[in-house]
Amino acid sequence: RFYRAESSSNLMAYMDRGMLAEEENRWTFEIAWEAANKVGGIYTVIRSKAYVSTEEMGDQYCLIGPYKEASARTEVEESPLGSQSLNEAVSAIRDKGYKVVTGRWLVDGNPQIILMDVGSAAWKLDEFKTELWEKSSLGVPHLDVEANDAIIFGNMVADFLEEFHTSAKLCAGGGQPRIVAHFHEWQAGIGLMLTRLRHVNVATVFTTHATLLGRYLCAGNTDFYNNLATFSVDEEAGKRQIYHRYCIERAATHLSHTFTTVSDITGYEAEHLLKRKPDVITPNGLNVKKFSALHEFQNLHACSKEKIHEFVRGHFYGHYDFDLDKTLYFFIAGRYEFGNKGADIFIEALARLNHLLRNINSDITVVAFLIFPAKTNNFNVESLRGHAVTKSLRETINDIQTKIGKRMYEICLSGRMPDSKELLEKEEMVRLKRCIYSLGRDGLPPVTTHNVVDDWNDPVLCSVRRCNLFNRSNDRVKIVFHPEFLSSTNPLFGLDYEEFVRGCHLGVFPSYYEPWGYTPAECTVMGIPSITTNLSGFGCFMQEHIADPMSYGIYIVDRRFISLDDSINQLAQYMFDFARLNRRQRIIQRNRTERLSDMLDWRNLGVYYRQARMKALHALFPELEKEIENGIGCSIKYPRPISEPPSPTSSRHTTPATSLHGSDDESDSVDEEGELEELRNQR
Ligand code: G6P
Ligand code: 1S3
Repeated sequence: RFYRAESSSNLMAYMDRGMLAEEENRWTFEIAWEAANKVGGIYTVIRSKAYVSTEEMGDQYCLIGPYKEASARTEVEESPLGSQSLNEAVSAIRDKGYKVVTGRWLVDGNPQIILMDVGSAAWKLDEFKTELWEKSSLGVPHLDVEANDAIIFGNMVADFLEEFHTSAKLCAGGGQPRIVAHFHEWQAGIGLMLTRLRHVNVATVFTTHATLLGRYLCAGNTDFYNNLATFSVDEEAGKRQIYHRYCIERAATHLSHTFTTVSDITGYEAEHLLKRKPDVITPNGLNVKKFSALHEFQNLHACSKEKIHEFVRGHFYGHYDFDLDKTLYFFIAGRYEFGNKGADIFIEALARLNHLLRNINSDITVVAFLIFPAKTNNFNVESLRGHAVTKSLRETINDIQTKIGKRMYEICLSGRMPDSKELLEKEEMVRLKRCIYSLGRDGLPPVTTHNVVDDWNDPVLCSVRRCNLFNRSNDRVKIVFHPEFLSSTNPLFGLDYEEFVRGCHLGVFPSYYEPWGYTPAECTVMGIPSITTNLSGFGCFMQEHIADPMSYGIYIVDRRFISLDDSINQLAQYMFDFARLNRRQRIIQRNRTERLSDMLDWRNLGVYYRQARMKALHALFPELEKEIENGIGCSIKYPRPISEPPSPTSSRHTTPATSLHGSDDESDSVDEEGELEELRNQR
């Protein structure tokens, strides 16, 4: 269950406990391959959670990750650690010949971090493998570099924890330190296994963010969720040559004192594929930053949208026959796992949306962006040309505008009204005409911004071709495939990912395999509505805690209990409903979406990590009271918004209110009273 920690008087008690960590000799280590090393979603978990972890534990909290020179140089400030016992343990493993870098990670919370240089202990790989084999009969093939690294990293971590346990005990005058080591994913699993196999008195937690086998099975053409109970796991892992990795993951799962997954759906998967039910579900949060002005996020939406407009003007030059004021921006983004991330059904549903909009002669245009990193040979000429010609037109007009201004000034100073003919000179007309001619183009606006390597087999492009979405004039849905992540130095957009999301209207993430799914969560905290599924951890979490997710701008596609075709229709219908909201309704919906951000804040969700740690400590120290297990705070559920409209433009009951005074105009001035009333009721 989700607990709103601030609403509980117990919060202060937690903070006090945090301060007591030092007196109680209580320590938490969090070990992950992605600590200060960006690979994927786990980096976001560790990084965004750092501020609550340090708030709770101070310098009794420390991260452990691999030393990667490039990221360490930019993300970590080197320094000794904040306590004698930590520094002693680091020196002890340095004496073994390991290179270990310590310092503080330069992120919110500024946590202590220990980085293990795997290369410095590579010479001991054979020795490590022998111990692993003798203690657990687990063998790792020579050629699997990632698994070899995991073995070295795991040994360095286990050695450190062993040393730390001794020094923390000595520093406490012989009393048992209460140490929790929280390991993430199979890459950190060896450290957990060795800590347990060597009988070090450290409580262990293991979190899996996605199971190895689940990811592989879903990427194939498997009816995953209907067959979960029947997979022959060893055989499936063997067929995919990941048996040894799977064994590490499964061993860590079973040896941990507390096992957690990031969502119920992954818990269900783990129960069948790893053969252990999670003890605690640890949903992922975000570091939510509130603006002092309540509506600042709305202003940011308008500013960022203007930048996307600029891109669209350039990209669609020569076919710019739609009204940007009636254009909606939808997007999907993530790791390029075409089926797992639901890009397949997104494109199919866009084709159906195109058909639905054309059928009603809608004047709305939807531009759908697909942002997945694929192999490319840079931007294509057509995209660059589009931006060059619009830039040249803008500069020409600016220049002429200045000249006209000067002329007008002179004429007015002489005491007469300017005649329109004398304002624009012939030579300027010619310049303008030249610009307009260069805006002509033979072909259609391109579907992709880059030269995609193996264009003919690229899954997005194949699907777009099959669905006939070629950016024709009469298409109400246009496609832009940007096969590279966004950054502010991008010559086409000049926007980083966050700004881009803010400028869009709807994030569409119809994933099939998504243990959690940060993309829709990030949209939510920025007040941007999104579509998710009941196969994603985030979607299920929202479904559980919000009475009517749709009215808060969280659309959940059923990908579990209905056929594929019905899921696509449902997705197309959600997008169609969204496209029929007017501006006023969209603004209200964004306000509601943003209101959910508290729920995703680590200040609330961090409680599950504490619960997992307490459970693990309790296994080692049964005398500890089961405080967190007994529950804290009060379970909350977001109710249906009260200003539910009787009948908005769209017939669906969950769309936000049109004017409470009956008008349905496009004005921006939202009925604040209705909204405020809703807010008062919810708080
Ligand atoms: C924000 C701004 C408004 C703007 C609106 C556009 O709410 O504060 O000034 O009109 O965004 O919304 P739209 O959904 O049409 O992009
Ligand atoms: C995994 O990363 P992914 O995108 O490969 O871990 C993330 C953090 O827990 C999670 O949000 C995501 O669903 C998983 O798939």
